Amino acid sequence: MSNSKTKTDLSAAFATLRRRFEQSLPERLARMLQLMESATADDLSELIAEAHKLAGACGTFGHAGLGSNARYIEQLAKEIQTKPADEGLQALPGLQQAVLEFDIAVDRALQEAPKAELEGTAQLHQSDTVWLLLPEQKLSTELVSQLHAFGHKVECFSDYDSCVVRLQDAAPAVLFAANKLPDGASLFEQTLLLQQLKKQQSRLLVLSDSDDFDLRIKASQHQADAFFVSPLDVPNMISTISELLEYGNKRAGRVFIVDDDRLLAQHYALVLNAAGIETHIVENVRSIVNELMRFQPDLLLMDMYMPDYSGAELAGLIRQYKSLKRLPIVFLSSEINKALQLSAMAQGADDFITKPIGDTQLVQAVKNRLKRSLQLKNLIEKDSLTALIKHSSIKEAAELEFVRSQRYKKPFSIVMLDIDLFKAVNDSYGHGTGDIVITALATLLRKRIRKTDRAGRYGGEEFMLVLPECSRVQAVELAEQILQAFRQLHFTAADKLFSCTYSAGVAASDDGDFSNAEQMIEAADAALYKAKRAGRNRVC
Ligand code: GH3
Ligand code: MG
Repeated sequence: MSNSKTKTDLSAAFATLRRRFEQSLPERLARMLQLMESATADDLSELIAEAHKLAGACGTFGHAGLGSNARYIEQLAKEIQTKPADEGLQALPGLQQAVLEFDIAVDRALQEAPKAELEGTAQLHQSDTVWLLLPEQKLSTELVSQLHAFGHKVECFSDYDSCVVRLQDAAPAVLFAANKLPDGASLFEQTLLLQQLKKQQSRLLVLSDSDDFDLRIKASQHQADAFFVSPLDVPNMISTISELLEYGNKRAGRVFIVDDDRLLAQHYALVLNAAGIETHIVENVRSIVNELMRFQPDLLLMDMYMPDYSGAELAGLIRQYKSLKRLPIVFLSSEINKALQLSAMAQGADDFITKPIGDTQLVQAVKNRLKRSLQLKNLIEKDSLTALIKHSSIKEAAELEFVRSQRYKKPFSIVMLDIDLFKAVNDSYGHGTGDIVITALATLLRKRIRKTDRAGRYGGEEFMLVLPECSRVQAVELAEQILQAFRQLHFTAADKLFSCTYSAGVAASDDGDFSNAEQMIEAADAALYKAKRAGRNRVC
């Protein structure tokens, strides 16, 4: 889908939501007026809830003025609620008047020609090229060959000016730049270059000649994603780049939305989708845990007040599940009372965003939190050399899949693979070269598996794949295809060219009488050793 088509589709979708919201207003106002006639304690509570919802929603759908009306009614009604009965009765006419004025304001707003407004949401940068701007030719050459091996496109520059010129008609996903060049020029004096990068949303990685506080502050001021000190830790730099590119291109993140106002939830979803963020709106609050497990979000965005359960109660319930303990929960609510915000967060929520919020601010607020949450998740779950998930996380993934496959009666497979005669690679070419081989296989695995599959580093040069809805035959085929590709990778070390192979063992859930994931892993391991004994370089 082209960009302009996406934009048109989105504008239409926004306009539809906004129309539906506006169409719902007269009826909602009629109900509020009706509540004011009898004005029992229950009526007052319903009025407060409705005014609260409208206070948040009106602004989102382009009616900020109406939002203020609603907020005023909410506050007034809350005051009356806390007063002794006779005093409350005296204050009722003021509230009635406010609701009437709100009704008139709604009429007026609906008569005005609707402004089609889709706030510009920043587009993620599509380029996947890495630019290198380094003082040393030797380091550039080494990085180019490695980045190529991992399938990244690379361009090299030897001075800041040529980089600025190139920025006029292209932009990198990532610029890896030295803070000092041999001619004495310094990165943080290149205002134009830094401005252009920011405008293009390119990421900046800095290579510094010294570990210096002031330089680190400067890098931070320019929102650099990483700060490396010479001599460069190459594998670390490569995995940082792979991670950044993966985040930028594929995974802007997944957001799960809980809001009883369906239209508002759909509006948020559209706004976030336009910024490349995947969303899921809760279908049934009572099955929220299942929906969360299925969608696997990186962030939960939740309303604070809903008719049956409060956001705080749901947050508390979610935290009862071990696998959901780490999920960041952010309240998106029109509650402006700080004390109430804080007490709601005591149940396990992490943060608070106040409604109404503009589309651009919502995207920014969500992106900031997503970025941080993905960084932390990576740190906890991922192996630093390969950026694959670690031993404990891949085992958890296998256990989760075992339970899921039993529930939905769908087969899944586990593959264990181990690089052949890897000790000899280390012994002949050094540990650094060994690391490159490990990283290359990791990248290959990541690239060849489906989005729902998981790949983990099980041990030093041992890997595990968890493949949902995958039969033994399909798993063997996949492991053989990847082996074929791995054999064809050529590595250079000490001017020698060499390649590697692996052995793999497969276990499928419908193949044996397994009662847990642990037994499947053991079976895959046994198959792996059968492959080793049968001469390596094969899948069993
Ligand atoms: P086989 O075909 O039977 O698997 O032989 P192998 O040589 O691969 O197996 P062995 O278990 O004897 O040796 C594995 C070696 O992998 C030993 C260990 O030093 C090395 N290794 C483990 N983790 C890493 C790592 O992170 N980096 C590097 N470079 N080497 C590692
Ligand atoms: Mg081995």
